[in-house]
Amino acid sequence: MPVGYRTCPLCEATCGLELVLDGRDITRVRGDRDDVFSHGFLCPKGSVVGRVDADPDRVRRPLRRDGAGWREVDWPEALHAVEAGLTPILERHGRDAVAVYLGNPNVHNLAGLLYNRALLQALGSVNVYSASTLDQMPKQVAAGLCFGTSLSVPIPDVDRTDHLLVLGANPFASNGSLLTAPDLPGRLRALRARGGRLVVVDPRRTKTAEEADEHLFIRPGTDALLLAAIAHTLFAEGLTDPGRLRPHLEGLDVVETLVADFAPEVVAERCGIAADTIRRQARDLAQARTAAVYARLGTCAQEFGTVASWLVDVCNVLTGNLDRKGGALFTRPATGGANTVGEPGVGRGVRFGRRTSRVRGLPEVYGELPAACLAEEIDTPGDGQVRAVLAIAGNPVVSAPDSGRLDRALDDLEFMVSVDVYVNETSRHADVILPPEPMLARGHYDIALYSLALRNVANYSPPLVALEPGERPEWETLLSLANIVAGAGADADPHVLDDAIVAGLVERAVRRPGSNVADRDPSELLGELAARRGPERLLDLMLRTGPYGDGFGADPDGLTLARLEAQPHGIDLGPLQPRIPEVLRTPSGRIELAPAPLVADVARLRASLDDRPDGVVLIGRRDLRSNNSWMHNVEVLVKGRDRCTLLVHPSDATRLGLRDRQRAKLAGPGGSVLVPVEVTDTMMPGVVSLPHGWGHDLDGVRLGVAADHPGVNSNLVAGTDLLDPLSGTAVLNGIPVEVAPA
Ligand SMILES: Nc1nc2c(c(=O)[nH]1)N[C@H]1C(S)=C(S)[C@@H](COP(=O)(O)OP(=O)(O)OC[C@H]3O[C@@H](n4cnc5c(=O)[nH]c(N)nc54)[C@H](O)[C@@H]3O)O[C@H]1N2
Ligand SMILES: Nc1nc2c(c(=O)[nH]1)N[C@H]1C(S)=C(S)[C@@H](COP(=O)(O)OP(=O)(O)OC[C@H]3O[C@@H](n4cnc5c(=O)[nH]c(N)nc54)[C@H](O)[C@@H]3O)O[C@H]1N2
Ligand code: SF4
Ligand SMILES: [Mo]
Repeated sequence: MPVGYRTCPLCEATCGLELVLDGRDITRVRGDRDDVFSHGFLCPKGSVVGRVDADPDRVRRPLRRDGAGWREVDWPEALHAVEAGLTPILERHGRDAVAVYLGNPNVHNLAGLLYNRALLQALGSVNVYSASTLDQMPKQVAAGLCFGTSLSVPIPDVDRTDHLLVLGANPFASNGSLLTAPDLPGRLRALRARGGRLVVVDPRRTKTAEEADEHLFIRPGTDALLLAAIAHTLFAEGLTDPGRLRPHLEGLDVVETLVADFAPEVVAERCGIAADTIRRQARDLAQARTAAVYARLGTCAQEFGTVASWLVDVCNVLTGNLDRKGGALFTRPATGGANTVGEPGVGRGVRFGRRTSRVRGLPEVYGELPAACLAEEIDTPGDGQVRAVLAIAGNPVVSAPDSGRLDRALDDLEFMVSVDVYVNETSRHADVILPPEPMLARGHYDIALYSLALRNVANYSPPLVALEPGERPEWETLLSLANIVAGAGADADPHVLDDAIVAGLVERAVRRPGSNVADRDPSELLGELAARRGPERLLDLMLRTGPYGDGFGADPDGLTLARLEAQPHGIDLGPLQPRIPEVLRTPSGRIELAPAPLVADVARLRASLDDRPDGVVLIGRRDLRSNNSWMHNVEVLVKGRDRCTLLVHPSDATRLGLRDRQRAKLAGPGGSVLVPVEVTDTMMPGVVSLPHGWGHDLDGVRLGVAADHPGVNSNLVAGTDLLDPLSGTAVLNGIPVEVAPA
C-alpha cells in the first residue's frame, strides 16, 4: 500500500508523519524517522490525524440553513446564497457592517496563510478579529516595538542552552508554542541530561514543572513584576552584560530607571515568590554560560501580557543572551518575512491605533481589533454596527471570553458564514457553512511556524489524495468570498483573482531593492511559475525569492518548491544564527529597549503593586490529547475520565467546602458554570484551573462523540472588560472568580 509523508498540521510542533494509505483511509501512522526536524517523534494526536477527515460528522458539502435544519447544496448555490446575504448588508450599511473572525487553524494551513489577506483587503472592514488577541498578540507587539516587525520573536535555543527559565508554558502538554520544536519535551530532558538547568514558573505544578530542576508557584498575572525584579537585581548587583549587543541598544538607561522601583522585596508578596528566590533566579541567569528566558500563553493572555513579553526580551538582552548561540535567537525562514526583505538593519517599525473599535474605542493592533470586542460590536445598535460575520476556521463561541454574550449576539446577526469542518458551537449560527477539502487532499507548508522554529527548516507536503466531486479547495473558497465582497459576484473565477495576486507579488519582488530578482522581467518569472496554481504557486515564489531561494536561476543551488518536493523528509537549513543588527527593522536601527508605549504601561504595573487581591483566581490549562475546541469528536482523544474538571488546592477546598469529584458553581465576570472539582496539591492555593475548549452540549451542535463528553465552556465565566491594553489581548488567566459547592 502506498506510503506518504506529511507534516502534522495539528499543533505548532510540525512533526513529520509517515502514513500508509488505502485509498483515502489511513491504515497506519508512524512518526517519520527520516524527518529532518522531528526524527520520528509523534504525539497521541498525530497518530489519529486522519480521524477528522474520516469523521462522519465532518461537513463534506456546503450546508445552507433551511428552517431549523440544514440542507446540503452544491457550491454555486452556496456561494450565491452568500452573495445574496452579504451584498445588501454591504450596500446598506457599508464595509464595517461585515466582521471577519479568523481562528487558529488558519496559521496551520496554506489557504488561510496565503489568501485571507486578499479577503480582508477586498472587504475593507475595520471589524477584523482573530484568535491572536486570545493568545500571542502581546509577544508580537513587544517584538514589533523592540525589533521592528511582528514576527521578530526571539526563539530560545533549547538544544544548546545551559539554563532555561520557562514562564507560563506547559510544553509537555502543548508541545510548544512560538517555539516550534518537535519533541520539545525530549529536548528539555536532553537539556537537563547534558547538565543544563530548567526552571518553571507556573501557578500549577504541571508535567513540565515536575520535569524541571526547580518549580516556582506564581500568583497569576504577576510575571511582569517577577521579571522586572529579576532585571532590577541584574542592575543592582552589577550582573548586566549585554556584550556585543551594547552598540545596538537604545534605552538601556531608561530600563534601569524603570525597574528601579521593582526590588525583589517589593514584588515578592504579590508574586508569591520569596525575594531571595527571585535574586537567585537573576544570578543563575547571569552566571550560566548561556541562558534563555521563554514565556508563553500564561504570560500573554493575562493583564500585563505585553509588559511581561517585553521584559522577557529585556532579561535576555541584559544577560547578553539575546541573539547568541544558547540564548534566544531570530529565525531566518525559507519563505522570508518582514525582517528578511528591504534594507537590512533599519525600517519603519510598527504603529498601532490607526483605527479604534466603535463601542469601546479600543485601538487596532496589526490591523485587528480585540476579539473581546466582537460581541459588543454586534449587539450594540448604532451606526457601524456589525450585522454579518465571516468566521473562518474559528470557534469563538468557545474560545472568546463572555462566550454566552457572543453566542446570543451571533444569533441576532442578519447573516453569517462559517468556513469550517464542523457544525459546532459557532458555525451552528451560520446561514451557510462552507467546508474545506479534506486535510489529506491539500498541500502543506508551515510558513508561520517555521518563522518561529528552533531550527531553520523547510518541508513541503504534497496532497496525498485527489479531490472528489463536490470537494473544493479552501483557498478557492476564500477567493470566492473575496470576489463576493468585492462586488465581482459568486460566479467570478477565483483563479483570475489568484493570477492577479501572484502577478502583484512578482511585481513587488522585482521592484524591491536588494531582492534576488531585482529588476528582472516579471513575465519571465510568471512564466517559470506557470505550471502551478493556488498556494503552491505563491509558495514557490516565496521560496525562490526568499533568503535561500534560487532567485529564478540567480543561484542554481538555491531553494525552489521543486527541490522540496524531491525531499519528502524536509531540508534542514541549520540551527539559528546571530542576526543582529541586520534583522532589525526599527526606525533607529537599534534594539529599542524602552519603547514609549511600554514605558507608559510600566506605570500601570507599578500601580498594581498596591493591589491586595485576596480572592480566588481562575487560570486555564491544556491536555496532551486536546486541540483547543475541535478535536473532541475523536473518540480515542476523549475517552476515559473527565478532563474538564476544576482543579482546586486542598486548603481552598476545605475553606470553600468543596469535595473531590463533586460539583461546584464557578462564577466570574461573564457568568457561571457547574463543574466537577478535582482536589489536588498541584495547584497554588488561591488559584483554580479549568481547561478551555469544552461545552459541546449546545442545541444544534453536530458532534456525536463530543456530545457524550461535553464538559463546560470555561469562557462563559471569563469577562470581556479585562484586557492587556497594549495588545488588546483578553485576560484568560487570573480571572477573579467565586467558587462554591453546587
Ligand atoms: N479560557 C481560555 N480561552 C482560550 C485559550 C485559553 O488558554 N483559555 N486559548 C486561546 C488560544 S491560544 C487560541 S489559539 C484560541 C483558539 O480559538 P479558535 O481558533 O476560535 O478556536 P479553535 O477551537 O481552534 O477552532 C478552530 C475551528 O477551526 C475549524 N477547523 C479546523 N481545521 C480547519 C481547516 O483546515 N479549515 C477550516 N476552515 N476550519 C478548520 C474547527 O472545526 C474549529 O471550528 O482559543 C483561545 N481561548
Ligand atoms: N495538546 C494541546 N496542545 C496545544 C493546544 C491544545 O489545545 N492542546 N493548543 C495550541 C495553542 S493554540 C497554543 S497557543 C499553545 C499554547 O502552549 P502553552 O503556552 O504551552 O500553553 P498551556 O499548555 O496552556 O500552558 C500555559 C501555562 O501557563 C500557566 N499559567 C496560567 N496563568 C499564568 C500566569 O499568570 N503566569 C504564569 N507564569 N503561568 C500561568 C498555566 O498553568 C499553564 O501551565 O498550545 C498549542 N498546543
Ligand atoms: S506534537 Fe503536534 S505536530 Fe507533533 S504529532 Fe502531536 S499534534 Fe502533531
Ligand atoms: Mo493558541
